Amino acid sequence: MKLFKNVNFDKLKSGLNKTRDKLVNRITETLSGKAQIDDATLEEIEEILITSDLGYDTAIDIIEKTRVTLKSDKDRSDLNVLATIKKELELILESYAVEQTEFELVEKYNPFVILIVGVNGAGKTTTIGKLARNYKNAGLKVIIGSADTFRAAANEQLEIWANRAGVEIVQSVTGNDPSSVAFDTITLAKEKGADIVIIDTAGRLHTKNNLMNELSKIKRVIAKVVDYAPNETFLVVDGNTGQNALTQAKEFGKFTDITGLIVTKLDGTAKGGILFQICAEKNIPIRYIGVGEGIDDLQTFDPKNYVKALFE
Ligand SMILES: Nc1nc2c(ncn2[C@@H]2O[C@H](COP(=O)(O)OP(=O)(O)OP(=O)(O)O)[C@@H](O)[C@H]2O)c(=O)[nH]1
Ligand SMILES: [Mg+2]
Repeated sequence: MKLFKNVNFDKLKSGLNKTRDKLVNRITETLSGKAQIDDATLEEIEEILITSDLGYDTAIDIIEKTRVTLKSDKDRSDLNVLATIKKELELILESYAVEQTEFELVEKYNPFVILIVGVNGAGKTTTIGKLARNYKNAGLKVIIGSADTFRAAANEQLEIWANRAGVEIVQSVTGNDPSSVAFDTITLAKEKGADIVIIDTAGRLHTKNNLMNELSKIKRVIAKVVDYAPNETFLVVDGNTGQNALTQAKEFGKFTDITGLIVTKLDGTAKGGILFQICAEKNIPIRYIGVGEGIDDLQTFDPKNYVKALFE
């Protein structure tokens, strides 16, 4: 059973316009008007895949599998080639889709604790607002904590989101230790019998060791209130950064166990192909995707719908 499933296909489709242009429409153009799909055409498509952020290995793999499929298939029409590529893309995403087990976990752990981390401006605070809304709509009692004590406006920004989502917030004071806010938030959540705690953190560059160590400290302190926490540590990455999202995942992973990725701003980028590369690496599962700035613009990552939205 899933905790919440928010998939708005039309929104996803329009959000992926730029990626569709860059990835699928170029493939369609390459195929169209070709009486026979030969090796040269497949190489052109391979090039499109590589330059659409799917990564070299993934692109080669897809084309190789397409070639094999087409060999045993009499139908070498452009439509069949396109359908074959679509199927391969789907398989890549599905091969690493995780069963969402949050719901059972939320019943088991009180409170269920989610830590949100990422580089500056990735969309952490916005995503927390959206997550809070979804969890609240699922009937859960949510408390969010502002452990971004670095930026003066951070607290205010999270408060606005808390109000929009209709959930309680534990505020921070600029300059305070972020771990203490995290501590207070979970303590309050225990007292109030909240189901879910979401902790916001300051944006940090994975190259800055002191800031990365601060994350480890937040984790240690959280575990003092409830020893199993955090249940999830979501890394928020900006879809616009393409390849860099993978680097961030690797670097953050050195300091803290990342249990899931949230890829934001897919509505503003042509680099949505990066999701295929992320899934192909089978390193960290993508859990949610951001397709807009509104509170309802966080969607459950659904492989089939993602590919369908790209191809429609
Ligand atoms: N278009 C679009 N914009 C988004 C999305 N998610 C976040 N944003 C925008 O990205 C900008 C940065 O978002 P924040 O939530 O403040 O990012 P942050 O990671 O908390 O930033 P810091 O706390 O400064 O590190 C804001 O203008 C958001 O509206 C999305 O899915 N789509
Ligand atoms: Mg923030």
